[in-house]
Formats: sequence, C-alpha cells, structure tokens
Amino acid sequence: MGVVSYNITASDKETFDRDGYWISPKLLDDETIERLRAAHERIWKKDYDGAGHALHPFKLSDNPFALRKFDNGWWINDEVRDVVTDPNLGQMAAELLGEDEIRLWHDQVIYKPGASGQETNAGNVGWHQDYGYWRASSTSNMVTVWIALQDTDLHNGGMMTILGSHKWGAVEGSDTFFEQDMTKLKQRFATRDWVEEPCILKAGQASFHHALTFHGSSTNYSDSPRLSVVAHLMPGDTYYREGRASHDNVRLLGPRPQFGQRFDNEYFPLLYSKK
Ligand SMILES: O=C(O)CCC(=O)C(=O)O
Repeated sequence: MGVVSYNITASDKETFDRDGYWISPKLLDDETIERLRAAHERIWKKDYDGAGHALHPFKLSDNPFALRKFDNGWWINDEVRDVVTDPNLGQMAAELLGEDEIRLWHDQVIYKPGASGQETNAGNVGWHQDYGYWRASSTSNMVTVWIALQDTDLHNGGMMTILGSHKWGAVEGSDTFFEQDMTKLKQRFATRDWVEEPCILKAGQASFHHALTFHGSSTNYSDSPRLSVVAHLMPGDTYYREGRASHDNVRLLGPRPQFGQRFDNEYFPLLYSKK
C-alpha cells in the first residue's frame, strides 16, 4: 500500500535536468491502483470522506467527453490523500529538484473520458506551463507528479511534454490548460525547437515534470476513461511572492495573506525533510 521507495540516481536527475521530465518506475502496487480507481468513482459521485468540503465544488459537464478535474482531492478522499502526501513521493521530488524539504502545493484528480474513436477536443489539455498559474509562488523549482492508473499512451490521451522547454523560463500567457486548440497553441509557443515527447506509462508509473516544462494532452480515442492522480509539489520554504498573478492557494494563507508568508500551514503538508 502507498508509494514504493525509490532512490533517484544521478542518471535520473541528469535526465530530469536535461529534458524537463523523468519517467519513474512503477510506484504503486496493483491493489493501490485499484483503490485509486475506486476513489475516482466515488469522487465523481460526490461520495466524500470526512465532513470536508471542496475548494472548488465539482460540477459534471453536459458534454460526456469533457475532461473532469478535481483540485485538492486529498481534502475529501482518503486514498488520494495517502498517495499525494506520501513521504516517498516527497523524497523523489526533493532529489530531482535538489531541495531539502518538500510540501504539497495541491493535487488534481483527472478523468479524461474515452471518445471511442470519435474526434473531439473536449478532453484536451492545452499546451501550458504549470508555473503559468503559480507565479504567486516564490520559486519555479516545483514539480508535478502525474500518476497513471492504467497503461497510458497517446491512444488514450496521454500527456506529452516539450523536450527541454523548462529552460525557456516563465513564458508570458502560458496559463493555457483550458484552451483546447493544440495547433493554435503550438503556433503561439513554438518559437524555439518544439519536440513533443509522449509520456508512455504503465499503470502505477508516474511522470515527473518541472513547473516550467510545457505539456498538454489530446483526445482519448479508446473506449475507457484515462484516470490519473496528480501531485504538485514545492520546496518546503516556498512563500507568497509580491507582484505576481494570484492563485487560489493564496486564500489558504488566511484572510490577510502577507507577501513573504510561507505556504507552510496545514493546507500545505510537509511530505519530506532531509534534516
Ligand atoms: O492530465 C493531463 O493530460 C495534463 C495534466 C496537467 O497538465 C498536469 O498534471 O500538470
């Protein structure tokens, strides 16, 4: 149960630093994968654990092919919480980012319906940089862990990353997750070498991508939904930075957030500390 322990090698870190992403070995056992798949079903039925609430209440779209996304699943689901706060995930993130401490920024539970061969872009995730949304955070040295709950490739709408794009810095207007015209976005952002790399994962494997790495995904042509659980992780001393676009997480600092205030309260659990 939980995330297996894995020590990042020098070669893994070299890959992450060079390419902006790294594919892990299988991190979840089959039982945990099944529990998370069941957790998905419960979440979409609004069967929540505890007496908690969502930061953004989820509403099912009328379009059956629309992407479903639930932020902060760990607030309302025990299985998601166990995985996205797992110390082993934190340790891998710390070693890849070269940080001593890792906290959870937030998670996402993502469901991309199968379109059974139909052409639809309703499940697309537009080319974007995660840091395009996270500029209220003091550092871009953050990482996203995208955990597959089934074998995932381009046929079922798997993610693609743009090789080495984490070296491009924070690109203006890169908060384009919800724009679904991939061609248009490519025309906008492909001002340098644009090499699309598919993240091909077996169930239980994860891709770790840097917060500045461009990524996105297209249609799930298969007959089954593509399920994932995603942890966005940050260094332990990340704080609220002045003069940057806001993010809903800033609300979690309290009614009067201060520039310089660390994201270190109970909404941002510490996963790992080397000290
Ligand atoms: O699920 C996808 O296809 C993309 C998710 C994403 O953008 C992310 O996890 O940062």
